Amino acid sequence: MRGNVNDMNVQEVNFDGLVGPTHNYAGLAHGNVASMRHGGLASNPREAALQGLAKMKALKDAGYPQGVLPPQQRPDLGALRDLGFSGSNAEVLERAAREAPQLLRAVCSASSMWTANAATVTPSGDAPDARVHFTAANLQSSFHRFLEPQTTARVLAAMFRDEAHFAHHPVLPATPAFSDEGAANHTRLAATHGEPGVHLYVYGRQAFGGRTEPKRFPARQTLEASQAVARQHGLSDAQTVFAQQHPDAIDAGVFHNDVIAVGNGPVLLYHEMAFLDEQRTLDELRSKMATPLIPVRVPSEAIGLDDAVSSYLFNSQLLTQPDGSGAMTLVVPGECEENEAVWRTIQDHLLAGNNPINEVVVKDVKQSMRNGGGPACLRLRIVLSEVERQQLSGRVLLDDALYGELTEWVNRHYRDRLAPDDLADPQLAEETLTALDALTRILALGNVYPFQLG
Ligand code: SUG
Repeated sequence: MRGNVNDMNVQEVNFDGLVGPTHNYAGLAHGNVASMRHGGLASNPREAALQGLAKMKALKDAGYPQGVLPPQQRPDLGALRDLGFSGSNAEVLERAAREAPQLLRAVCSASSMWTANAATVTPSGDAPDARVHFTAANLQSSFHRFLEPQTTARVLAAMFRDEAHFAHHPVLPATPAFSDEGAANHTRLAATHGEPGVHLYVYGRQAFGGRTEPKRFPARQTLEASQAVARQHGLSDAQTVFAQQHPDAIDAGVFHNDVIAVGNGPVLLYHEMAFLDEQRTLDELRSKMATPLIPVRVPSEAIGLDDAVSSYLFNSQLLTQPDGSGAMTLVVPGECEENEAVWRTIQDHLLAGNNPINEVVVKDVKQSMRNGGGPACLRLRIVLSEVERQQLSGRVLLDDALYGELTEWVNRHYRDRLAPDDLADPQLAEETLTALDALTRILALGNVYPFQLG
């Protein structure tokens, strides 16, 4: 028996990452052109967090269930201590700033805001044991993101605590062969959220025996990692499709599949350069899906890879409208409106095309965009039945009261400017701990941070 099938109350909940108080531009992500371009600029953490909250609130008000995931403890002084820095916190920060500023920047990153990379999730309706399955991503491709999985797994286990409904798997071995970047390279296609789905996993390279790889920038996801996650979650061959990302796209700055494709329900919106073997990918999806696939293909002549990367059109959220009509809304970043070719394609090709997308909503998430994170990076999609939603621990589903408290919390605790030199300020570390302690009380999550666990 499969869990959710035909359960009308199955909904997709978008869990957005709250932007942490140390949000900054450090140029940490090789192959992510926005991060590389904006490294060294001053950031505005308060504005970043408020932009994220405004997106969540707008979607909640439009009838889409919305959740929040807390940020992580940064600066990660424990990571600096593991690397040999010792003394008081102030001494650790001061010495790291002097001797290894790149390490200090890495341990201050607020990168957990991009929760599309937090984990891969399989809804109970697709799992053999009818539970929701989670694997936190190892994020081993970069040091600053490798610091996330432990706390991510702890937070997910705290929120999805009930073992009768939720299953948590070990993070994959943090080694290049199992390089895993989570849901950013995973798309579930189905007639509706409550019906059985086919899982499309997109990988950038094959660790054992692969030949085709990008030349300029690293491929972050391996086939072996995707296969392991599908295996952990109990998915069968009939439920899975593995497709290689086009290496030329990675070399143009498409470091995750969600920078070049987005799927929802039976719709797959993608750029013609998304997959190495486009036809095979579509054919296999069609042969495994129980409902007709609706491919929405954007050709290079409409939008070149560079425009796709700078506008982040494909990093939009594609949402099934809550009215039951099956119509869909595309939530795009403001950068799409500023790019003429992209905006024209949205109007003439997407909205006017023969597909369920009939509305576009523009959201300003510029603070995150400068680090290469658009609307889709900022959320982890979790399909849940009504019973599963009731089993959620903590206060993590957004309503007006929670939105109000989180907004007030940001305004009270966040700085409105953070330049690279500010990261060594011991006061920033103190402020962050005070803020996170208050946040765990607002979200009623219990102790999830290293400083609370002692
Ligand atoms: O991993 N940027 C993130 C952006 C992640 C976007 N997520 C998805 N596409 N799902 C990354 O490249 C930059 C941090 C800095 O440079 O300060 C960064 O980590």
